[in-house]
Amino acid sequence: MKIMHLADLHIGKSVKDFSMIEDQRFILDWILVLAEMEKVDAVLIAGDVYDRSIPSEEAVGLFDEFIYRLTQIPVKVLLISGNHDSDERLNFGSRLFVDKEVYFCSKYDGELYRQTFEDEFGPVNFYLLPFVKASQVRHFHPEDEIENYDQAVRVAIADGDVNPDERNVILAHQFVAGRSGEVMLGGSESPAVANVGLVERIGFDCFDDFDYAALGHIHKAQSVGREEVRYAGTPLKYHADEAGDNKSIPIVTLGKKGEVKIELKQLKPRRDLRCLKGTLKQLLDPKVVNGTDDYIFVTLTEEDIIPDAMGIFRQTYPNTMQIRYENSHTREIEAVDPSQMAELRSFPELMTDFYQKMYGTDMTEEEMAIMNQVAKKAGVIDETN
Ligand SMILES: [Mn+2]
Repeated sequence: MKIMHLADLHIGKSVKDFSMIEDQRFILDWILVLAEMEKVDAVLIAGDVYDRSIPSEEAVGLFDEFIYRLTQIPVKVLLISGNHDSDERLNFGSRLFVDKEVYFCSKYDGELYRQTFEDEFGPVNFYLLPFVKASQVRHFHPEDEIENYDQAVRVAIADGDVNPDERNVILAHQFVAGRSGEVMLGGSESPAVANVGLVERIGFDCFDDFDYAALGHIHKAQSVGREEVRYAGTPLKYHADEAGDNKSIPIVTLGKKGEVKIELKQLKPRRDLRCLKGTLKQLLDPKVVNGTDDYIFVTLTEEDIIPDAMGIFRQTYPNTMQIRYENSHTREIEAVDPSQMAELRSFPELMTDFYQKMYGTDMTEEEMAIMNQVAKKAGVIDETN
């Protein structure tokens, strides 16, 4: 059985105010061609279908078209929700889709969703575990000790009675840590992912009973712990830090039990995303200008701000996304000791900033009151404050 592993499509995403929808349409077309050429039996989508829980009309339209065309090839589709998706909205119509061999599991209901297909070597069990928080699993399994995500995922999997003698594949959308404990982030994950705490990390050995674990959540393609526990990564570069990445799609062939072959198919985007660094004159020298349609992040090394540098750049590179400077002034700012900056600011100011950075919204008064209480107890701020 041959399967294609996709994840973190983030349909409807914008990068620096540039809508990615046409780039996404292009890459999904490419993926459809690849699925047909490779004669895959199933396409797995490991969460973060959409970029937000209420996706735009054009995002929903594009995904609807993609799923429809997959069924026309025809291939089976298996899908879970990610942390960016609304589990309830993504669940719409899922029971009806089963007739077309489209299997959505976007809501964890206390049981591990399983769908079994047969090939010449026997059954292949696909387990679909949507993005879950520890509290969600605890809700359905109050008898088990669940204090972190690792325990939650282990309980959810144990509940599925996975037969290790058969061939098993799981789709999951979690922060999975490898042997050394670290995975490499792409850059376009939300800041909350970049700062994920120990509570949210799960060990790759959670997936020991699976011949392949199709993961979503981390945007840089990589295996974790072993070859067959793998993040597909985003199909497109969504961040300047991903400029050097090679975006690819794993095509996994399951032979008889124990035989797993993984091939990475490189993706070619409609427009590349690149970083340029140098002076305006160097970067816009006709001898070096190329790929003018690409998305460009510019770092200028001039000492002085150039008026309307964006306008100048966009005459050559119309899709310039950002211009920043790196010179003696910026280095001076970087040299400032952040601990000194913190000393000049009050605890509520620091907390408000931190919260805004992590979650993109303001703290409520209630949350602030809790933080104040905790900080007082911890002796970070004065009892009399
Ligand atoms: Mn994602």
